[in-house]
Amino acid sequence: MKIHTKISDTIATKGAAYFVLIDPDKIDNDKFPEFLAFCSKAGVDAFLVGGSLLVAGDLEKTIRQIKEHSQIPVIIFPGAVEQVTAEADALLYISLISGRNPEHLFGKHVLAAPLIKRTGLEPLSTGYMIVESGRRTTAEYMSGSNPIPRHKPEIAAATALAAEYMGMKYVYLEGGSGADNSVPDEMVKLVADTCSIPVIVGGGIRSAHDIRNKIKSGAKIIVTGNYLENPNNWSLIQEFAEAVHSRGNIDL
Ligand code: 1GP
Repeated sequence: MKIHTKISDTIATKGAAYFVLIDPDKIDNDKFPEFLAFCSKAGVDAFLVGGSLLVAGDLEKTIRQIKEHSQIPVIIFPGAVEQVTAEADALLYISLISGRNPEHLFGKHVLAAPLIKRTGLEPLSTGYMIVESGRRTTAEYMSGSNPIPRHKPEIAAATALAAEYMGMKYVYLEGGSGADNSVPDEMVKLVADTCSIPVIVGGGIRSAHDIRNKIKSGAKIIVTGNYLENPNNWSLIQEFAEAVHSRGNIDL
């Protein structure tokens, strides 16, 4: 089954989907299988693998390890054209629509398109918006773009609607990995109320409470990464997954 169909089915049956971001640079090889076991048991719906700045990590090796130890689909979250590999199931084909840098809006996509076709990866076209979250994030710096101001949800909503009208399948509200503050709930709500494509929310999410608020605001996919790099937090994966799949119901 196509990954887009799988995600749509998950949203239809569980209310929302939970993605865990894995940065190949941050993996402890000895403990990785244990981490994957926590994710499988919790019902994580997909892994995002990649990063804005891959220094030493081996993307292909990481995906092979995931495939060896779990059945969870793997979606590349590319920080560069080099991060296109047939080992994965799909790829977030992200256009940085909050910025005006032509390379990140369309340029890299032209370079990547023939590679994606050759690998047979399923491209998931995604309008990617970086949202101001406190300190400057790697995503902001690496893309050389200004984030959408936190107190301007109407800019995010208009941008998301434009992405939908352009035919994109998802919009991603990104606070940046390890952000001080996650994307404001008011912004998630206005974007979700304005457009009809699924809203992905990630960056700086560290609690089930925050996840429930995002789900209640209309988020359809939640991404957490940084917080789960510490093994002490792995026991929370289950709680996070339940919060994503709770349909915002605090009693669940
Ligand atoms: C970053 O949205 C993802 O691209 C996840 O962010 O690492 O802060 O959870 P965190």
